[in-house]
Amino acid sequence: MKKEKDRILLFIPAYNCEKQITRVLSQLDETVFRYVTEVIVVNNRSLDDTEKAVMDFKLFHWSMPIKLLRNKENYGLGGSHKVAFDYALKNGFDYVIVLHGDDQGDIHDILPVLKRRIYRAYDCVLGGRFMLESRLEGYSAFRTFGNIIFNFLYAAGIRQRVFDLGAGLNIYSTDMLKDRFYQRFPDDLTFNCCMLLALSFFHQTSRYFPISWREEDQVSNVKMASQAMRTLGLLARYVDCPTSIRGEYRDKFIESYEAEEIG
Ligand SMILES: Nc1nc2c(ncn2[C@@H]2O[C@H](COP(=O)(O)OP(=O)(O)O)[C@@H](O)[C@H]2O)c(=O)[nH]1
Ligand SMILES: [Mg+2]
Repeated sequence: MKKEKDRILLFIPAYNCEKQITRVLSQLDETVFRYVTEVIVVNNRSLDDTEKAVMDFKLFHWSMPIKLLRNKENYGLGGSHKVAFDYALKNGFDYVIVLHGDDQGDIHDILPVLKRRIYRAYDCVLGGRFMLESRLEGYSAFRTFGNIIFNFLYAAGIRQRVFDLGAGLNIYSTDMLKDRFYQRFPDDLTFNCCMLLALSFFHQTSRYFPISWREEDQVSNVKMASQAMRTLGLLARYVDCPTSIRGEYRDKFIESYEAEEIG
């Protein structure tokens, strides 16, 4: 029997989102804290005032369990996941929720998953931007169409349904993460693609839930063409040789992903 209350960590990766991070933190209301035990904002060495925005928010909301971590180097989005997953494993959390710090998503979309404890039945439950019930704002038809094609290709490659190659709202069980199979995965934005391939290789269980996603004042750092090529390359490599998932995906070797606690 599982214990009644799960320890759930909310991980917010943040890079240059001084304008959005306060809005993201403002989403955290009493309902969210019914499920979330602690929040970590992992600042990936932003060049703007992201940290100050977080500290200011903390000052006015001192009773909220929010910690600010600063990566030792810029580790990318994938590397920031590694920092957060390690933190969750070291600190005895049962689950980690990922919510991007640039305010494109809404934490409330995951509440039904938490309320009905759907996450307990799977290794991970992933946000899908391209499901029937999903809501997209500020996405061109071209971009939506492109994503759907890529989802389809990945679905064929891993022989399961794919509704997103990596949205900014997901929940993972630390049980699945504990052997750190992801340690050599890419440190950039294609980290999530490898997580999908891993689902198939390691027989992890998953399901999708519909989310809303908006693009307003966010600056996407994704360079579409090169990202698309890399995404396809990862899939091709996996299909050609599935055991390559155990290999090295990074250009730059990093022994351990470290972050210091700022506040
Ligand atoms: N691009 C980028 N994003 C990072 C990095 N570290 C953390 N992030 C966060 O990762 C999330 C996704 O990045 P973003 O560029 O918005 O990608 P997109 O939303 O997929 O277009 C945002 O919340 C960023 O703040 C990094 O090194 N590069
Ligand atoms: Mg974004």
